[in-house]
Amino acid sequence: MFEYLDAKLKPLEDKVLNEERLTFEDGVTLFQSPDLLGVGRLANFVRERLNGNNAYFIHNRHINPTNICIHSCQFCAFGVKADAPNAYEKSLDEIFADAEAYQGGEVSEFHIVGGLHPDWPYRFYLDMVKGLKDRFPAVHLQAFTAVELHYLAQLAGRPLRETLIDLMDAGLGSIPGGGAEIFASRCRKKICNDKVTGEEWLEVHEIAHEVGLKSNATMLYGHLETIEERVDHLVRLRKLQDQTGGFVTFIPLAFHPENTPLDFLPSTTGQLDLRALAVSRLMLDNFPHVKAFWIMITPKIAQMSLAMGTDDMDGTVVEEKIIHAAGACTDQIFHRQTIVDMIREAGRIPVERDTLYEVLQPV
Ligand code: V47
Repeated sequence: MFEYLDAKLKPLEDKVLNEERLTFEDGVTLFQSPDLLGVGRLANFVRERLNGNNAYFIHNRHINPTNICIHSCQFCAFGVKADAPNAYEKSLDEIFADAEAYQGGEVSEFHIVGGLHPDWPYRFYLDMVKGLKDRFPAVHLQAFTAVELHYLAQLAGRPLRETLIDLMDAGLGSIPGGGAEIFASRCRKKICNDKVTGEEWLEVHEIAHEVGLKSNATMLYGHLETIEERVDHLVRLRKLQDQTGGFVTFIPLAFHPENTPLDFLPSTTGQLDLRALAVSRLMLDNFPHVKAFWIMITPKIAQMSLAMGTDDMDGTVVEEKIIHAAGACTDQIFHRQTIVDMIREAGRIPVERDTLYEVLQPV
């Protein structure tokens, strides 16, 4: 029989095995428990119940059209003002050329997020999506965080619902999970005071789900948030998912302090990274997938997390700017075979998927 080092975990095991929902207080217990392996074991029950032995990955490419941003989030080292020496803005032709440069690798997804550019008109975004879809009809476009979409609706001068439908008509396939940070207003005011509120982020995803778009969700942890605020974030996502069922994957994002106004904070530890993934898996019982974004937490931690709740290693990525601006020292490209080997070594079955988890070619 398995002995938990922390006696508080045994009642949670009973709940997990009976598929009973964990409470807010349970979430706090999981974050506070000294028994990381025990927490990971519980998360593994849920992971295997939902996804068996599969570990998914995708052949994708990130495209960040501009780093110029009207906001000044305290956790961000990527966004700059237009007069910064490292400011960049790609023309549509440059964006298409970037996409073209990698299409030889048969990517199935372009993941497109960027700053909120003060001058680009709404038309530019529509032309970007349409131009990419015309050129790469088989590639899924996962583009624009809820923060960007909220801004695009303002630029368009139209309700969000109509803006989303426009973008879908142009070729938008789904929405990435960025911009969620931490919903609780106490913390959000400290780290990103001038951007959409937690409630607004959730509303964008709710409307997106209503018009038929699937989306991801994230949580930025390891900065000024409390354990209670992390759990509150997870519970709010779980509630919306009960209502809409539109979320596909959850991705906890480890805060990288370098080059940000919060650079006095330490980086997250492997302990916290594994725990955030495991607790997310346990609390978000209605999310089909939990992703270990290797860029953030290193391939080594991502691989270990396959035994503690996660079922997805994200993808090949190719070029990542947001976390590398904040000091990530991981590579920017992960070759398909490396991901496959790491998954196999972890005792899981590698499965190449598309954005919405349709299985692509067998590995
Ligand atoms: O919203 C910004 C985060 C996000 C830092 O949906 C930082 O599949 C850590 O959301 N340290 C954008 N994180 C990236 C993102 C994402 C990434 C991979 C997959 C998916 C998906 C979504 O990056 C931002 C913010 O939360 N971020 N700066 C930083 N210094």
